[in-house]
Amino acid sequence: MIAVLAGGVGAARFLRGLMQVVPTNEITAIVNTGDDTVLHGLHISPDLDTVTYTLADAIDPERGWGLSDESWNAMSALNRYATNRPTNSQAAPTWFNLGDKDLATHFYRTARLAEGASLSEISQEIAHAWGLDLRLMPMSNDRVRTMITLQENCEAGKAGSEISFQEYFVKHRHGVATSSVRFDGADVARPEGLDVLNDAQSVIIAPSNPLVSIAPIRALHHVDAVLSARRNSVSAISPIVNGAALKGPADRLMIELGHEPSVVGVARLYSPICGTLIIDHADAHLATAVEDTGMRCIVTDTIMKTAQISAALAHTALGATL
Ligand code: FO1
Repeated sequence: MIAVLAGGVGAARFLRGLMQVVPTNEITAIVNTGDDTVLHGLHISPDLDTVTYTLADAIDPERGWGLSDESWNAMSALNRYATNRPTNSQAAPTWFNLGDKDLATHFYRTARLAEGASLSEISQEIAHAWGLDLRLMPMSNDRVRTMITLQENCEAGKAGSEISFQEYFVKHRHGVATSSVRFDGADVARPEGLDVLNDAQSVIIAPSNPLVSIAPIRALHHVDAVLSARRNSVSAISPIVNGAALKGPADRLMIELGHEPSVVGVARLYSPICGTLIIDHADAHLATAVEDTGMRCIVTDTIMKTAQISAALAHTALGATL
C-alpha cells in the first residue's frame, strides 16, 4: 500500500498521476484538515473535497477547487441578508464562495457529523459516492485549525492577532504578512493513519505547501517519529519550483516564516523525515545543495501539465522509495 500526505490542489494532481501507475485500492491519501472551517453552520473540508472532486474528474479546472459547471444562486441570495444583518452579526458571510452543487457535500458532511459519524467514515462515504476506491482519510477526526498570526497592522487586523486559514487565504487573498502559523488542537488531536504510515510500502509527500498543508499533519503526535524511522522509504516532491510556488502562497510564507524559498529550503524542512526530494529541472543547479541537507535528490519534470507528466512523476516518486 502507498500512503500519500496530501494538501489540496497540487496533491490532487499528483494523486491523479499515481492512480495511473498503481491500482487505486492500493493508495491511501492522508489529507490535511487544518483548512477546515464552519460557515453557515456547515462543516467544510476544502482539501478533502479538492482531492475528491479532482480524482472524480468533477473539479473546476480554472479554480482548482469546487465543482465544474457550478451555479451560485444560494450565495447571491445571501446578499439580501448580508446587506441587512446587524453590524455585529457574522451571519450570511459571502466572502467564501460555496457553489450550489458543492453545498450538497457540506450538507451531507454536517448532517453525518451530527449523527455521530467520524470525519474518516464520512470522507470514505463521500469518496465512494463519487466512485472513488482509493482510501481517503482526514489527518485526524479531531478538530485542528491552522491559525495565521499577522505580522503587522493590516486590513485583516492588528499585528500579533490571529486569523483562521480561510480568512487568510480567501478573505484576504493571502495578501497579508504572517509572523507565525499555529495548528490549534494538534497537540491533543489523535492522528489518523499512523498504522498506515508504519505499514505502507512507500510514503510520498505530495507537492503541497510544506508550512500550512503538510506541517499540520506532521504536527500530530508521533507522525514525524514514524516518518523519520522509515525516512529512506519516504520521498517528497518539492512544491517550490525556481524559487516560487506553482499555486498559492508557499514561497511568501517560507520567507515570512524564516525559510529559504527554494528547493533547499524545502529540503531543510523535510530532511528529518524524508530520504529523497524530487525537484524540477529548473532547480537542477541546486541538486548538490539539496544533497548537502542529507537527502537524495532526483531532478525531473515536476510541473504536472499533462496526465503523462503526472504519471511519470508518480513513478519517479515511487521508485525513490524502494
Ligand atoms: N478558494 C478561494 O480562493 N476562494 C473561495 O471562495 C474558495 C471557496 C471554497 C469553497 C469550498 C472549497 O472546498 C474550497 C474553497 N476555496 C476557495 C479553496 C480553499 O480556500 C482551500 O483551502 C485552498 O484551496 C487551499 O487549500
